[in-house]
Amino acid sequence: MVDFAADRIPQIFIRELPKLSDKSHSSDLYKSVFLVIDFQGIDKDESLRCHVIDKVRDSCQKWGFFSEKDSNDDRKSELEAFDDSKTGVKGLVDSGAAKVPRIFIHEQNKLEHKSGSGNCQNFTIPIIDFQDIDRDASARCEIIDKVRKACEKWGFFQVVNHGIPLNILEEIINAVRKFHELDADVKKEFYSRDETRSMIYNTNFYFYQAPAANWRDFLYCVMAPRPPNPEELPAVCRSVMMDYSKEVMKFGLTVFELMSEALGLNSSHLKDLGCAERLYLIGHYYPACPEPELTLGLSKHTDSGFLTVVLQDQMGGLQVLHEDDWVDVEPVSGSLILNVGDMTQLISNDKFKSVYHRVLAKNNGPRISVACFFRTHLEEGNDSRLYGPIEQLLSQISPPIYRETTAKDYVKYIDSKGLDGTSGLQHLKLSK
Ligand SMILES: O=C(O)CCC(=O)C(=O)O
Repeated sequence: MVDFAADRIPQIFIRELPKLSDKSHSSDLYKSVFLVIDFQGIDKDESLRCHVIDKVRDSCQKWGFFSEKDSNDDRKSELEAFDDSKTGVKGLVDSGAAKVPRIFIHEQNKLEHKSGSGNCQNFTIPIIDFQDIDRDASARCEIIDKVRKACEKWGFFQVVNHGIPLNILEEIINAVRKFHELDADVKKEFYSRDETRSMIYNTNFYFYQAPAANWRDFLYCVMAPRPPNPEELPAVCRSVMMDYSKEVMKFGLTVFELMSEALGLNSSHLKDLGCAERLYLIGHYYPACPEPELTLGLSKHTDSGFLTVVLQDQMGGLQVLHEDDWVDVEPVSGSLILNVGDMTQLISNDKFKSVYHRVLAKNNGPRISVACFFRTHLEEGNDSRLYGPIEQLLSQISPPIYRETTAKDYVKYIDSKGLDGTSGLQHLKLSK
């Protein structure tokens, strides 16, 4: 009929319309029929819940339907408003926030233990003394043995007497603190989400994808293989960032040698695979939090690279998932925390473990930590080197568990997945 260009509605389609004089069908009332009910907060506020229940009852009795307000739009605008402020979590705290805004609330957090509650409370992650590493062959063998056990069982260990001067450790922690405590307008200059930049200040990676934001800010910088032009770095931390990274690169080579030997390989094996070539540094700042039980400093994740070296101050808060329980990584003055990354788990064919860890939010703070990642960066050129389980570690009883990948493809995959609490290695498993 339409194709025949009908210009009138035939009689058989005409329904008797309510008369305009009939008040109950006035256009105003039609608007109120489509009741939109906002469910936001019904789990938290009993009186709000009762109010919403009243509205649902009314709608069901009168109309038989209602629609729920889409809170995603609100969430998106809250994320944008926070991001646009460019002042991070510290900015919120400085403005006197007495409550954790909704975008930071980790629903899952309420269900999980905040600290080791079971058998693991008595555990501490291994502490290994590197003092005698060059003394003689037997002292070195002992250290290698401890490294092997720690990487197999924990994926984490702390090192004392690592050779990095203690004053540099103190200076880098202070420098990261100073940066985050700069005037907000000065810091804004560095605020960016463009991870191809060699240095950025921000608050959360995967900010718009993650189910909840983390209670921390960070300073991120690619330090190797191409160190930044010092002028690109904030003046308050410029020189010590360069010095500290050089020390960590040197220390990393030693650790990769020990790890190679711990796997029964030639000491230069991991270095020859390029594991020690690339480094980026993150200076974390975890401000004190008014409602720490509602959020996290950093959500549960594994690290995607080969190895991470973390320096923490004395506040504590880092936890490692061990035998299904969260174990605190107690601060040990002058020590460095090391953890195996996914790429090492992959090439070691699961001999070494990349384990979940997270950082709690705390009432007191700030907490400062500096994490150095031996990992490929997204912006780097085409390194087509493929990483798969190392041949010497394979046998009939230990067949390859993972398929090969380039380090860059793996990082890309992790970035597309975000910090969703799952390990990216699942994606590379040969039989899932
Ligand atoms: O702040 C910390 O102690 C740990 C940081 C961390 O896990 C990370 O940067 O991946």
